[in-house]
Amino acid sequence: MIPIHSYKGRRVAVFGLGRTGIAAAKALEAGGAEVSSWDDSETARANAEAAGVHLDDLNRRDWGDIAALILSPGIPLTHPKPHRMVELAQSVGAPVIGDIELFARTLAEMPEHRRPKIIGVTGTNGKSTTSALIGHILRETGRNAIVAGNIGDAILAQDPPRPGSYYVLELSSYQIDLTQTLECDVAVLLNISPDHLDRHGGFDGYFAAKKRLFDMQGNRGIAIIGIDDDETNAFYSSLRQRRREEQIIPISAGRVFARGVYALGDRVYDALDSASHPLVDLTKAQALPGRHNAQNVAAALAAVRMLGIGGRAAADAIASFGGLPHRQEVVANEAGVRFVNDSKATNAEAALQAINCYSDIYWIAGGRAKEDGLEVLEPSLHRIRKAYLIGEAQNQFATELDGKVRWQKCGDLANALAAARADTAGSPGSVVLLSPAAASFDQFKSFEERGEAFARLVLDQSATVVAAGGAG
Ligand code: UMA
Repeated sequence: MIPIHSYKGRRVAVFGLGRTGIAAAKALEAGGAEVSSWDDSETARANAEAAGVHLDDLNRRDWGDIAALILSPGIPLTHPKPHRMVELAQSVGAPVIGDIELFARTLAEMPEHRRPKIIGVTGTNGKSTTSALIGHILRETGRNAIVAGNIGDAILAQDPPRPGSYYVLELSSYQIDLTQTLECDVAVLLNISPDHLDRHGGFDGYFAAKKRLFDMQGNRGIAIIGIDDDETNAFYSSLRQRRREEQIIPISAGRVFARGVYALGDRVYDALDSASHPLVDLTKAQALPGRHNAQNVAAALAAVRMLGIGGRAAADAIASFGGLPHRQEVVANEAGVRFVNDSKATNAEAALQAINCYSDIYWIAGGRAKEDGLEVLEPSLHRIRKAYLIGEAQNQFATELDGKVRWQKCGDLANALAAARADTAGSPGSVVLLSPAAASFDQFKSFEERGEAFARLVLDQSATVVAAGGAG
């Protein structure tokens, strides 16, 4: 845990008692603050209490002595409308901040030579893979690296900063919205496409949150910008007008430039010094298939090179990266039919990246639909033999796919998998792909729970099939 001393002797409200809130309440208490914690959900409150958090109903108490509200990222700050707690905090002039901001203030209080290096990674897709890959390269080359933020456990649940250590923070737009003073040594923007629009009042609000990661750097630190989207490319140009040339590194999967890191074919080229040379052979990085991963590799390589790691050592570490659970994770291979868990694909853009890696796809999709729908998938729908639709989105997805791809409404994951399994039996080379293009919250607690359910069902049903085969 990272104790937070900045509110010592003062009272702080913590609202939202999931991973973020529980860690924040404990870290503040360890640093000497009086902490009042609450959550709308009774179950969450009970879990938090069992974890040692002191509850205090923030709906009923007087807010006069509250110095700040620590809000969890999943709770609306501005859109669709501010949560009641945000309004209560604002009514007494208490700042509303997140756990990353508490961490940033702790860093600012440290003498400069003891401060760890901070790498912040944002973008719409690929953040988790890129963050984990940077962490992996740092560790493989002998450094102490912690990967946290939107990936895994909350930042304040991690080990306290040590001199010489590295924190790789995957940052969602929600988390950046609640952060004001994080100065990243290296900040990465991978890409942008519409996501979470309801929470940001539209695309501009969403992109503005991402850009703030770079504003917070002031004119220090390195900015690594993926320039494969028009919007991020325009942002790159605008940064070049404000910052020194050597502080801004472009990365791309497909475009070549004189200075930066880019992927072309199966190779990733390091053009950070005077000459450009191929450094990473992507065919050796088996856990990183597809063009989107080429972009992630380019970003990770640029980040670690700017932290002083040699190109060869970085390339070796990339080849040994094992990948992340729930991202194109092959759960089983039954007589040549692969079952792939890509539950992390909570929007169409993310699902597209997985779909582009295979042909003969039996696609399980649906859940709670995002605003942008399935339009971006159109050029790749020919790869899909049939879609098995689940959750709240099944009617909407069926309407969108109608006449383009065969579809079947299955209701839930178990039915979808059973139907896909029946259709792929005896068709080696086909892929049953869970890549939902929708959030999980209608039927699961999280994308992780959805992915685990898929993996369990695949293995259970495969045991049933084998047993039935044995009996007959
Ligand atoms: N809650 C209320 N009232 C509300 C809404 C929520 O009381 O109106 C309570 C819920 O009852 C729950 C708590 O708030 O107890 C949940 O807070 P949260 O949604 O912020 O979840 P955490 O468990 O704190 O997880 C968050 C991130 N979740 C979100 O941003 C939605 C996790 O990212 C992150 O790993 C974790 O902090 C640790 O830093 C997950 C995620 O889905 C992976 N992120 C989104 C994404 O990647 O698309 C942004």
